[in-house]
Amino acid sequence: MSNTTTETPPPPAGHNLAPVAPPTVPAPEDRKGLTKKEIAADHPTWCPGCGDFSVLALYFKLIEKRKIWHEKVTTVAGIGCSSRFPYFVQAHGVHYIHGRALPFASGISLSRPDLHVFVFGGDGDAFSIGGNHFNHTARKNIKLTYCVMDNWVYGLTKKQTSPTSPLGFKSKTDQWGAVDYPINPMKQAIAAGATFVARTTHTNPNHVLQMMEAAMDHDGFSFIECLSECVEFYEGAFDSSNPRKGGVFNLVPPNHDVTDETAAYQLAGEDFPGRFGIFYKVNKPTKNAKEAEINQTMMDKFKGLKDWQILQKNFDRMK
Ligand SMILES: Cc1ncc(C[n+]2csc(CCOP(=O)(O)OP(=O)(O)O)c2C)c(N)n1
Ligand code: SF4
Ligand SMILES: [Mg+2]
Repeated sequence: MSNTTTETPPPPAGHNLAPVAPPTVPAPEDRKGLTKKEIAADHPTWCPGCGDFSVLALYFKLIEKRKIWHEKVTTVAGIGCSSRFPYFVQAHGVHYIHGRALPFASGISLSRPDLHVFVFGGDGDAFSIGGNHFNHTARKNIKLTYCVMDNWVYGLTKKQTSPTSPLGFKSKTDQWGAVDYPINPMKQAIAAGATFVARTTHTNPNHVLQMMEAAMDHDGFSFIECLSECVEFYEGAFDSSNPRKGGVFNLVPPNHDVTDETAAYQLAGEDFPGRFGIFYKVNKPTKNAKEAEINQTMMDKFKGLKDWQILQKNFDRMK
């Protein structure tokens, strides 16, 4: 074992106690990845058979495989069945305001460059109440991963039409069938400026894990649309994408150029079940990098000054 901490502190003055050796902390390369048992919290309250279980299981796998330690796991969500996600992860996480997971996560990402922030949520949380935040987080290219568990319905509130519900879908808000044209999350992500845009489905675990890993490795805003069936209010919605239900799971063609925005947009326009994989991926400076540069320049400029002196300088400039 390399680089272990074994230094023993001196006993407190005036006490005659034998020194107690502090626990040894293994070096990062010697630490074992957290197991599901160590990272799984409360029993998930989702309905039996809900697609969200599989996304959670693969997040645990990712944490284990990529050796993300407890103190580095950062899971943020809004409101909805899917957004209950952080409750089920025994580590740092936030179940935040409906539609506002992304601004909260952006703050964490910008202030803690040592973490990779994962945001989970549903189609309603992402594209209805949180629609504006989705666009702005994408265009700012903030380094985080946003995995939308798209079930084409509001599950938590028991079957209302969502922005991704197809035309004709009968729900409590559209008893005669949905009449509003659904949004296309992939097209929206590309158009908004997301620098990583991928699509997967809960029925293909290996693929979900692959997309999560690729998203985590991307230096920028990474968006994953993960189809996740709501067995209670939209059973069978994604059968045509599931070979076990007679459907087809078609990958992005191997010759697809992920840096070609127009080609990505065309893939996103294919009829359901469409393609699965990375549609778009480009490297652009992140807001994180740009802000860090400004901070460094300012710190160099004001080096040696006390806080009140920096404030005074600002006030003087405003005179
Ligand atoms: C400000 C506000 N408006 C509305 C609601 C009610 N509400 C809770 S979850 C939800 C929609 C959730 O749908 P989705 O994001 O698709 O998640 P799912 O439950 O399908 O996973 C709504 C409308 C709320 N909690 N707060
Ligand atoms: S209502 Fe639907 S989305 Fe919510 S837990 Fe049940 S199956 Fe999953
Ligand atoms: Mg939903």
